[in-house]
Amino acid sequence: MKNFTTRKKGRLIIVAYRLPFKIIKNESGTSLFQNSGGLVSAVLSLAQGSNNTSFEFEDKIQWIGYTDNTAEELEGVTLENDNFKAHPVFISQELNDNYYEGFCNDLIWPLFHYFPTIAKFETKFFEAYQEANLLFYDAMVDVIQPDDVIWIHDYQLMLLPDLIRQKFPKNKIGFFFHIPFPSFEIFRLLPSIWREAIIDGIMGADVVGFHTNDYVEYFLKAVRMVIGQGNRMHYVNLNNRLVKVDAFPISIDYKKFNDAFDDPLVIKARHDARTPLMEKVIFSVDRLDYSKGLLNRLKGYERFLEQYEEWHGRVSFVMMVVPSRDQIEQYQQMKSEIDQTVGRIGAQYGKINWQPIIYQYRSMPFEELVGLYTASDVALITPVRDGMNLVCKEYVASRKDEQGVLILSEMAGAAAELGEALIINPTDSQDIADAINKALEMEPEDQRKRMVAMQQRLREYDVFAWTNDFFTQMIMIDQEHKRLKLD
Ligand code: GDG
Repeated sequence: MKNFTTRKKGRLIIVAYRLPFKIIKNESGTSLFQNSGGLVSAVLSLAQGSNNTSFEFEDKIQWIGYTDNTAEELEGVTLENDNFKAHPVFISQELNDNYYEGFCNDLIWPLFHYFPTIAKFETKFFEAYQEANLLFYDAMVDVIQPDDVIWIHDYQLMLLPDLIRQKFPKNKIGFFFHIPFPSFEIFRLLPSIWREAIIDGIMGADVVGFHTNDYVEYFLKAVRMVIGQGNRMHYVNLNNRLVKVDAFPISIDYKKFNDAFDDPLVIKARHDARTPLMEKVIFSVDRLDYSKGLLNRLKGYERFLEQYEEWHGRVSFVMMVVPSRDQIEQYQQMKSEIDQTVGRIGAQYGKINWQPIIYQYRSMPFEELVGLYTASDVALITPVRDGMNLVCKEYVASRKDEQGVLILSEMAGAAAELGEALIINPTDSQDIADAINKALEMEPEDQRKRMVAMQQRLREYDVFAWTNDFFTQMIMIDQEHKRLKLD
């Protein structure tokens, strides 16, 4: 039974680049299609009874986010469903090109994933970033009430916490970063005015969260180097205001993936995924992105085929790539390299009755995804850099049969939690090749032991525990300061 002595009341305001639903307007009216993404269901769990915190929600969750509908299109439309009330942010195409495509995706994404040579440092991008963060702020000014708790997400909104802090000094503000925070040698490549703005912006929050302790350390070093503030026990003291910086490894809806194993549609998809000719199946799924290490993976598989001939004709690698940003030249070029490499491997090793790779460029429904997770003997996840990587956690959670081997890159945030996986270095093709062979040869009992250990961890710390954990930190921060005698 929950027994909270100081039960606080208020509303939760989520700020993320996108709204939690798509708004479709036609002659018959307006429909809202709620996204099924992890963040949406995670924050919903807070408001819908699985809230384990000392907080009472007074209203629906308020959500501030960008919409590609125009203000005219949405005039008079009620943007709320049973769960959320949306407050749209309108950003013109030109501004969004420089803000979202430019600063966010052509600079911060590559730089923070350790691809500095393709990062574009353009003044107009930074100006657009400031302008767009102000648009999010403007959309919030009339929404925020004294007891609201504000939770801001990700690299598109790094300036926002401080903008809100200036105007609403008493509200609790949290900021969570979903991508890696890089080491200072990478971060310092940003012009000094930009990096100061980013650190000042993020430090407007009361609680700043990252996926791993490494990212926390890198961020704290950036704080020290850029604004000269050290920390004590992960607390930074800023003009008599304390900011907590800590690791909160995001997770998944464990039960949903585990239960899906017995869903008739998943059973059918699992059955359809394998032909009788396939003795062993290796699987991967990612968005098309250079951070996901798709070419490294193919090179590792090629090395495996070259060196472990005994597996020819017996193993198939099902590689699903989900279309993403393929209007951009760099992504098109990457895709054509992937196409060529798949073609080369097929041409060199394939036989009339055996395809070493089954490669598809499309997205798929949830049931097919879990069908593939549960049909495969090995999941091959090789990002060259990844904030967390949820695919590997989903693979583990969906294996109710306690079978299957996870091969995981040490560059994924998830590697810090999934030590029972076969951990590889994605730039080392030999390492990947040997791990594939080891995974294919692994005894069922060894598979089970590793799987069970990883499952236990993910079951205990699922996405709902993650949300509760972060949210509790936000609302309890004052008591925490007193307890630690920090203020
Ligand atoms: C960012 C960070 C961090 C993919 N294809 C299909 C499909 N998916 C789902 C997966 C998974 C999600 O998309 C991808 O999540 P990741 O974590 O792997 O990657 P990012 O999109 O890059 O996410 C990342 C994450 O934020 C959370 O903080 O882990 O590091 O880069 O859930 O299942 N789902 C369906 N069909 C598909 O074709 N149904």
